[in-house]
Amino acid sequence: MATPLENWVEESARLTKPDRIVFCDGSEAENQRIIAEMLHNGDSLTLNERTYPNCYLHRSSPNDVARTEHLTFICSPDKEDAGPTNNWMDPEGAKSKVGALLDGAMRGRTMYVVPYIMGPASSPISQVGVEITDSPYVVASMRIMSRMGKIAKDRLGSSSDFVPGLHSIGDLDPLRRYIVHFPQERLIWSVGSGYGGNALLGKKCFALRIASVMAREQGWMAEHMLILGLESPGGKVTYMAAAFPSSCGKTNLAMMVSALENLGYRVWTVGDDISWMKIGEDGYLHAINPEAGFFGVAPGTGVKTNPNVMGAITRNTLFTNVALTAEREPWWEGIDGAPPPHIINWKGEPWDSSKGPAAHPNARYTVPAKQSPSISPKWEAPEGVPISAFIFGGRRSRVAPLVYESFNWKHGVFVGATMASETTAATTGDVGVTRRDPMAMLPFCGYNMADYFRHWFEMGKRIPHPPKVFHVNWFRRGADGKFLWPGYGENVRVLKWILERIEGHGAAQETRIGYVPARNGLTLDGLHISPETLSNLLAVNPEDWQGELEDTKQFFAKFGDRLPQELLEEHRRLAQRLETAVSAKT
Ligand code: OXD
Ligand code: MN
Repeated sequence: MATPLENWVEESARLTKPDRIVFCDGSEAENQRIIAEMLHNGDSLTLNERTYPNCYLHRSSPNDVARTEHLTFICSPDKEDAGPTNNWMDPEGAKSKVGALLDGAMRGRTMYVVPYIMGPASSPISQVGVEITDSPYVVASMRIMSRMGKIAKDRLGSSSDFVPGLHSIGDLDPLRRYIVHFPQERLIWSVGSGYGGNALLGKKCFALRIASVMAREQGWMAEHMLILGLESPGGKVTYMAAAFPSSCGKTNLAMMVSALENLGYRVWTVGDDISWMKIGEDGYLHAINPEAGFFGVAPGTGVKTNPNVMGAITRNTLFTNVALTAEREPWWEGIDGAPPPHIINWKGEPWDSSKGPAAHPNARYTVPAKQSPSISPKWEAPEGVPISAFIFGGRRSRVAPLVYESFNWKHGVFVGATMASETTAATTGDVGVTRRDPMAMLPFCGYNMADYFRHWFEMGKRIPHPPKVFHVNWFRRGADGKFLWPGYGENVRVLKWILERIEGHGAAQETRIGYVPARNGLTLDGLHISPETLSNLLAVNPEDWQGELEDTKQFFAKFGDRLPQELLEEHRRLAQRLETAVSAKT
């Protein structure tokens, strides 16, 4: 009898009508054939074999360079279950509309069947997915980003317990581009885009949108969070998970070279983007990184900002939409040193700096996680790592202090639910506009976010040792428009304070919004930062927060009666605290 996987492959082949079908085993020999196919297609080329062995540059279609949230849909039977922050299509309508685009889409092409595991192969928290795609670039990327091929096929056996994802690049016309999710069936369809977040279906589509639905049903958490371990003197490692919106420095924080290494503080990387967490027998939330690679933003990455990744990406790495030097090496804005002569831009043309950047602002590297010198010895632990802190954060030029700690879990959920950030090039649309992005999940929650907030409150009741909740902002600017905080490796100073708060001895000062470090709470030795800058970094300005209150009220109103009362209570509490602050001043 045919297995559920074979049935689905046959059904997909009947729809998309490929010339041939290849079942991927993940072997090196197969990878070489896939790379040869990519090179043959003309959109990829080999980089300098001496300095970048086994590295390739892929150029996407210029209209297909970022996630397209306006073309991404949650297709739950009831529109209310998708909620006000998701685009919705009814499942039948989506099947017929997107089905028409998939009909015959693989004619003349090869259909690759890619079984993969999200998470370490032996972890009970991991899950199997299968992606069908007509893009060799997607196959090569999935091989880096997941445990792909035979290992996944073996874990699946003849079971129906996998998330199917059907992907075709179609004709790459944005007018015929859709990324649709059927949470009830746990099914993903994506057509018309070859870009990572739209096309590597294990990542955002499965590990966040579909997994968030599964997690709520089954009592666990699927979050847009990096996972890091902070080693303190004596060798103890404390794990933290942090949610920042796309392109706000998750990868850099997770892979940081600590500025306090001489004091014995070191950062270990478990994951840079996604965290799946279940309550462990010890009563802590245990996290695994479902991914096997990093799909990071290249521009702005250099030896100063992320030396670990710069060491990792010199081999076995796929670059997308970066520029190319005459030496056939990858190049982008923010890589160290002045631009060498004769750069070819991301579109494959000689670069004219007066006509825009050489690399696309959302250019990426795709690199095996194990290549990072900072990779944690526990990164593939089947039981995951115990999480002691959640850190929310975003890009805020004003308002949010460098760091603050919430009063308790409920307040922490409010802090996450009211998160906001200035938008970046990781998604199509305006850049630099402040938008509410609760828990950095706005584009990734597969169901109504009001129910998602409720799930957080419910989890808080069930976790015997819940993580403490913090908020950070590396991006606050002074009156002169300059960043107040140096960021990158210096951020370990903030992690150290967070660790001390977890351990119960960090010096803190209570403010209206939570606890900030006391005057001498942060270890600032060796950093030239004036007392005035420090107080600007930590300032809680009641007038600014009044604006936040108004804005969050409007955001919450979108959810109507479905919004958990707890959030409205927290909102009222903050309003009262600010009220006393403002009247105390007048
Ligand atoms: C990503 C994103 O690629 O969040 O991780 O856009
Ligand atoms: Mn992300």
